[in-house]
Amino acid sequence: MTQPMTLRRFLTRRAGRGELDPNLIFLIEDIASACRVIGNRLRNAAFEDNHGLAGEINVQGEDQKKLDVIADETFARICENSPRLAALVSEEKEEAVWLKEPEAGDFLLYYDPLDGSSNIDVNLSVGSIFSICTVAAAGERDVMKPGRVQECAGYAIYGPTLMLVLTVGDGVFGFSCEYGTGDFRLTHPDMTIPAKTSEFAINASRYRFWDQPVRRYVDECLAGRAGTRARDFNMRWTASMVAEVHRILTRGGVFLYPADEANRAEGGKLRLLYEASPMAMLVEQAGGAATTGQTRILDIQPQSHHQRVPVILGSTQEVTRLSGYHREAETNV
Ligand code: P6P
Repeated sequence: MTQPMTLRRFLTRRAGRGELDPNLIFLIEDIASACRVIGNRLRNAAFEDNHGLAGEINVQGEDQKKLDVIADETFARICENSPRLAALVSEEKEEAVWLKEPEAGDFLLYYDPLDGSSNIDVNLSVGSIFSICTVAAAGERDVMKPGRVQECAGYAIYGPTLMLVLTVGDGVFGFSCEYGTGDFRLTHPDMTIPAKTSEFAINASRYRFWDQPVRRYVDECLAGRAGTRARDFNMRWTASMVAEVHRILTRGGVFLYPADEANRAEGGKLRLLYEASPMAMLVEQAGGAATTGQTRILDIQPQSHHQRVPVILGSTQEVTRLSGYHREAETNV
């Protein structure tokens, strides 16, 4: 009888083939445990009086939800003793938390403990996003790593099913948490984004702030075959980047959170280190593309922990089309 492909077996096989640092197995398993606990706390939130606000403002200037705090504390509590983990970089904390004197090959864990938390009280999907990089040299207290050097990137999506989706650089794999055993079992091997799509995701209420290339792109999608496109498009917006990216990894699509008149001064809405970079690695590993509209996200050299960037990601045909409109606009200045 063939054994189920659990997350542990998936990682151990790669380590056995010398394709993965065995210490990374411990850390990824700890992340999976943290996500399992967060999933349970989300499910029981109503019984534990954990809906609503924590009464604090976080480093992003946002009202913290009680579950934002619980998720952040859960990640730290479960992962901080992982062998070779040198630092935690959390969306909820101003600075990196150094756990040990960094040595070459130690891990840096970046995470958004609960993404899309405005969805919690209305029982819609939320997620946790994580990224793992390594310390390049002993004593190097530097967490400003460009996305292209990530060892691992992934997310948990707390939807009808709790899933863990991750890449360690050889494709994207989805593991579903089996109710009862709590095992994460491989159910979505080799997730791939089709180059072509008829689905786009953007917060259309920001239309008045968009630059001309974004307006042109969205107007053409809305016009569909009545305009310049060969097919009609559908729009989705779930206010949870994890849910959008999961849909795109599952059936294709394009997600846009562009720079606009209202967010340009801050650099955009989404954070580079623990949202854009891990999602960009996942999307590229699944055959998609991820840019700011001008620059490949994985090539951006971070300047600060909570740096924000514009994000256009998903099916290559659509990301390329919009990038072309941005280039046209730049040459027509
Ligand atoms: P808006 C959630 O707050 C988030 O960071 C992403 O998960 C999501 O895609 C986006 O912001 C939603 O933004 O403008 O719709 O609230």
